Amino acid sequence: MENANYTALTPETLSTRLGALPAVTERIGSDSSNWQVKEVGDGNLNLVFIVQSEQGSIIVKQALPYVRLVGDSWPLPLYRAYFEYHALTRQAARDPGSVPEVYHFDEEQALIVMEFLSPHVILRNKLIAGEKVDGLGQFCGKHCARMAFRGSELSMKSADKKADVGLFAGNVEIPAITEGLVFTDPYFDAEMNNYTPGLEPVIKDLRDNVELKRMAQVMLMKFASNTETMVHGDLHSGSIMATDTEIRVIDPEFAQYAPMGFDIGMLTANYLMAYFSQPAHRDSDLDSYQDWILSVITETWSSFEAEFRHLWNTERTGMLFPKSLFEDQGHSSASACDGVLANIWQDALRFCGIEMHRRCLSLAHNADFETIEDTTVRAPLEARNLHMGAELVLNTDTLKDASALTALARTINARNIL
Ligand code: SR1
Ligand code: MG
Repeated sequence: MENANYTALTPETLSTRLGALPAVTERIGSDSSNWQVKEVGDGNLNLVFIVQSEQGSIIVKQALPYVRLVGDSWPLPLYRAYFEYHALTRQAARDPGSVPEVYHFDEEQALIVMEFLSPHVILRNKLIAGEKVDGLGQFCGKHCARMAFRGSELSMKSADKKADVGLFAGNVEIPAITEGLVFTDPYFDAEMNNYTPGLEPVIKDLRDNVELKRMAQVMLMKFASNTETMVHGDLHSGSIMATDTEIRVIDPEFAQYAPMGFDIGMLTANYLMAYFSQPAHRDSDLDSYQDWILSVITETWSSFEAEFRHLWNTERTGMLFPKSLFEDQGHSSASACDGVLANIWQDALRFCGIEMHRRCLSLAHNADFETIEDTTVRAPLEARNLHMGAELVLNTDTLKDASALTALARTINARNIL
């Protein structure tokens, strides 16, 4: 990939630079003097522009050659836009309607022109504001199951899947962010770490726990070497946009082939962080809103399992668990499916616990906690979150299903740790 002529867009230059693109003019017209351009990127990495005219609106997302959150002292390859583009096309094929439509991709300029989702807002903001989204659990569970199943050799031809693993293996520096920030940095005094004052004793306990650190590295080994399916790679509540009834997944630039439990584990972690942070965000409807978040977790998992079983029975055309070994010989493959789901559940719980740790201990925290300005309020809530994370990594075997998971969350939510 060659980016010799790359130049970052600005609101002032965007109309001149993209004004002749049919993919753009078809949607917002060719009179760029009527366009309104706003840079709205609030993530950690990229430029994001909303471009609007009377005729319509589009999003232009462009990678920067460095980590926006940190600055140009941390260079980051522009090629992540290439992987985001390829991930978006696969997501659209594997779960139609779940992601924004791509209108145009420019590899050299590392930019994607895509559908502007409106009136959707970032799910994390809705969770902080105490807003509900109908069907959230059903959508997310089904989406994760479709992505897990249809990107694996349960479904894909082996040659196609292996070619895809090869393609995404070129995405090196982006997974490296996850490998460091998620799996390793929380468990030692890494340079870019930060944490809320008051958490010191809890952090010391985590770092003194050799079994916890061993398990985090076991999960890193799985993440880095197990290519079961194409994962989004960064599926948190900031990577989901929603109205009160409609949901889409965005931002798959961290896509890679990885364990099937990774995305649903990360997502569950972000629901749990929304749950544990709620006491600082509301009073009167606290219990009912926390109950709703836990119900979303339960529905996400039941919908995941139902969809996965459905695809197992109707789309199992890959080399794994072939019908020739089961149904064609008059044998049920239901217990084999149960076993695959049990492995996904266990992996997901451990990925979940580790993600709950990193968002309070390393770089790039969650707004769920970060928006709690009073650190004497924030620290005890984060302490519950850190304890829950450790339980999920260490006592995975005791948690048989989502109701055990949500019961544990309720127990820890009632603990006074600091
Ligand atoms: C340096 S990037 C930090 C985080 O931002 C992204 O959204 C990912 O979550 C990454 O871990
Ligand atoms: Mg992102």
